[in-house]
Amino acid sequence: MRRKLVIGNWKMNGSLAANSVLLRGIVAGYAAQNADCGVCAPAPYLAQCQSELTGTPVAWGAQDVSAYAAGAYTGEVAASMLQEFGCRYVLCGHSERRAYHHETNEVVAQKVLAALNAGLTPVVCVGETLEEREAGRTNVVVCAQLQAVLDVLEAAAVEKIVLAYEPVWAIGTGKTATPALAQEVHGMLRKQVAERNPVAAANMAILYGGSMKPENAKDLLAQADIDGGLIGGASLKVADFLAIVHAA
Ligand code: 3PY
Repeated sequence: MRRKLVIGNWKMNGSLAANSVLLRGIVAGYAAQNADCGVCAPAPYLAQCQSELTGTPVAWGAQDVSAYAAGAYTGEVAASMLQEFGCRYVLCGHSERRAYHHETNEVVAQKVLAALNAGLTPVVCVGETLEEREAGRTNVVVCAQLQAVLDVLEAAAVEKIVLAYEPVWAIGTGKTATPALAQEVHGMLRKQVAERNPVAAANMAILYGGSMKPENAKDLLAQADIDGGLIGGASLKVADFLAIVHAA
């Protein structure tokens, strides 16, 4: 039985004061038996996460990483730097990075490699736009996004990644994929991973993201191939985030 995992993606939100209330609230209220949890904070707040969360059951991570190890890449943050701040996770290829920062499947794959080289767990995000779904291209799009990552990894390294299926049309829109629809894509992704490494596929956490909230978390998390959530807006409120973690 795979253990559930719920990760908050704060996006570009927060302040030292607000984060402190949020992190302390999560730590104080976390009582999950079946789920691990973590938060992915903006880079400047990783030191705060490290100081508030070290020694607690709540992990932390970043929302992006450079594909490069070091050098003249102004504004970029290297995986080794995230590792120094105690990060366990790093999101790779979130749809907002793909859309607004033009990250291609190949760039995302290089970021995944950089994360793994620094001992981080990449949370590889895939998902289709509304246009792609309506054109019947969901499977082609998400499989290509995943395949680009599988192609650069040794088979054994596939065991070290987490996947997140986030339909772009469900992000920040309040629309959520139905549990059946999400399950269909999750099942397909797991089969694709199994073709490369069956053990990795059986053990891999595949998270659902896209307007997951307390009201819909239980039904989504009850699906056979949905192993947790990548939570946007609801991760900024202690009660909502914990309700999702505890529904897992
Ligand atoms: C959302 O649910 O809005 C997300 O993008 C989570 O990453």
